[in-house]
Amino acid sequence: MKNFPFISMREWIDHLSSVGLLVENDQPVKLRNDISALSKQIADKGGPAVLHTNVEGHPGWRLMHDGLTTKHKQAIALGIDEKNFCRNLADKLARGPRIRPIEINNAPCQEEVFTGADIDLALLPAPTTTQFENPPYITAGIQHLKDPESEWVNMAIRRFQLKSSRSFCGLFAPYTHDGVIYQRYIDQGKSMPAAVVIGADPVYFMLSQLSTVPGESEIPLWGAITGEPLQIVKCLTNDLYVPAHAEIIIEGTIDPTTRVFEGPFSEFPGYFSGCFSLPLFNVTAITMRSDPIYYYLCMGMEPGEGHELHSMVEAVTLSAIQEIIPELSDVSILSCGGFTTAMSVRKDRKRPGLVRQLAMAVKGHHVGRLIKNLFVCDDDIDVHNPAHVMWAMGSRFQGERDILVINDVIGCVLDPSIPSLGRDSNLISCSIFDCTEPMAPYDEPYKRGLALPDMTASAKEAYERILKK
Ligand SMILES: Cc1cc2nc3c(=O)[nH]c(=O)nc-3n(C[C@H](O)[C@H](O)[C@H](O)COP(=O)(O)O)c2cc1C
Ligand SMILES: [Mn+2]
Repeated sequence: MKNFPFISMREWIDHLSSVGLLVENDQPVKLRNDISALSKQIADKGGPAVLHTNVEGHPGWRLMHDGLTTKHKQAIALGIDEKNFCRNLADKLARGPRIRPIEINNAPCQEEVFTGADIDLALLPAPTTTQFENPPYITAGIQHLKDPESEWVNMAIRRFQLKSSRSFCGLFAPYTHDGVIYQRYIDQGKSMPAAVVIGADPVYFMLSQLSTVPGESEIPLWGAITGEPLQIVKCLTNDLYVPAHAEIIIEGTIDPTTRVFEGPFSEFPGYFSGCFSLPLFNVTAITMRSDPIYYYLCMGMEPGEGHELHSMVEAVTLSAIQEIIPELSDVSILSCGGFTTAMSVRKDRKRPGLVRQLAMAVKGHHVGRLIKNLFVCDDDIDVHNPAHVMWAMGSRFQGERDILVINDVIGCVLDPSIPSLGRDSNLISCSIFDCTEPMAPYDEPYKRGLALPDMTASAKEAYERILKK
């Protein structure tokens, strides 16, 4: 059986099943409550991927979730070593070959075609996440848009609330790439072609969380990670291209002026949003496999699968900021999709002013926009381990000396700690906690170094014998 890359979700499912990381559930499940509650428990406990084969009201459908909830499962999906995950992924993204996708005929994602009066979004088994969600959302739909002025194609997951049998609405704020592209169609007074992909292969899924620079498409990075060209196919009712081996494609147009009310959604900071007024997606075709598998992603209060996908953001932040601050060693999102983030810098390259320079580089770059609380540690700290970060704060940090606050920087409209309307909406203060050791000449205790037992050869042998059993 194939280990990597998986060109489709079903190839990936077969692999997960063969290594004991996927559980098939043939007992009935309801779309309202059952699936989200189960997914939340799986994220809390680091459990397996689940494939439901008996979804209420949707005979013949299968529904998958939690394929990417742990670092272990992501390492399998991306074909990278789990140790130093962030650095390995950053390295692949920065140095892997950019390979152009190839177009194929008879794409599996177009085995079934629904157009005109046959379009009915109710055929999709879209679970609700919370009790207030009505109608439900598509949470794992990857939107594709093309810039009207260049070859730039952006793709990213947006949540979509179903509005009718042939329409839904999506949130893409002006600072997102989809927002930038949509504004160009608004300026030209033109309707925007769009496509939403559900159930892609796992590398494609993860790429949907990558924030490249505006103008750079995410899709060629599929090749950087897999070493192979992605197979694509043209949509039937517009000129967008989608992954040929995906499960479901929704094609449509978004007109420049129509807005509809949306909400409340269980947002990534763990609170409900209020109500947004959002562009409407009018469906022109649904294409799918003849035996499609739907994918559901759980958002809301962390942990959840949607949050775990942020390891892509960690990697892209590491490579982008390293170009400005080469001493940056690692990046870890600790909570709220990046609101609280920890970074480490190379202890052997410490220089005066480094932490402040890093903080300003992070907040000056688009990849650092969401960061509100930044913990900076030395690289003897594993920033992916919150206990280590807290230890660095406890042992190396002095509030008077080590807090830097940058006021009135752009934040996120979904941050529940700032007003969402009126003056100061969307503005945050960013706090930087310098948890690095002071530089020499330093106080006496630091000279003795860390109080750690020595892992001698015989100690290692005892450890292997006693604890690794
Ligand atoms: C489950 C889930 C739902 C998401 N929903 C939205 C959304 O509704 N709007 C949005 O702007 N970003 C959403 N995101 C985050 C974007 O997919 C992510 O920030 C992406 O990298 C943005 O791409 P861009 O830089 O090309 O704009 C969601 C992410 C996940 C995992
Ligand atoms: Mn983008």
